[in-house]
Amino acid sequence: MRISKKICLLGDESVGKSSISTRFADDEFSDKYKATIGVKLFQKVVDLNEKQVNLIVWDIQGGKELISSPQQYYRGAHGLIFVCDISNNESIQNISYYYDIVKKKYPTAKKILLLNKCDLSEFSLTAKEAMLTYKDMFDNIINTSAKTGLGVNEAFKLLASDFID
Ligand SMILES: Nc1nc2c(ncn2[C@@H]2O[C@H](COP(=O)(O)OP(=O)(O)OP(=O)(O)O)[C@@H](O)[C@H]2O)c(=O)[nH]1
Ligand SMILES: [Mg+2]
Repeated sequence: MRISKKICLLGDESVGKSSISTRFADDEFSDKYKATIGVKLFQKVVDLNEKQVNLIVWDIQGGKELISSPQQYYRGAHGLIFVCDISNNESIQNISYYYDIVKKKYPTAKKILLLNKCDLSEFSLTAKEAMLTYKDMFDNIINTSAKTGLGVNEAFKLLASDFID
């Protein structure tokens, strides 16, 4: 039997949400930046031993503006993937802003944090400090690079594995 789950991505603009979705669903990457307007849907079946989980990925436009009325996009989400860019301290600090908004509305959704663009830089002191704060808030924190593919499939697989017994 195959189950379907709704997964939403959130975080600042340009942190790599669309790139992660594209890497996961199509195994492709582009260096060009094209901001998402509204939402784009991706879909892929994850195989976990004998079980399959169909993930419907909602790649949602980044930034604080949209998240202020989250119901429109995030309603019914089973999993929330927070994304920041490790070369951009502000995007790391803003994770707590997004988290505070959605945690009350979606307390049962699985929440993971992706530290994206790991191919670009080392972890700054700000990044390391933030991680200590974030480690108790998320089910998993994973280093990713949409560019090289590092950690991307693993992240979705981990999330999917939470949906089966
Ligand atoms: N080096 C590197 N560049 C990345 C990575 N992920 C994304 N990028 C680049 O970062 C830019 C923004 O990526 P997007 O995936 O469009 O970012 P987004 O979070 O979807 O942005 P919005 O749609 O505006 O919210 C693009 O130029 C990508 O090529 C990564 O892991 N490594
Ligand atoms: Mg996008």
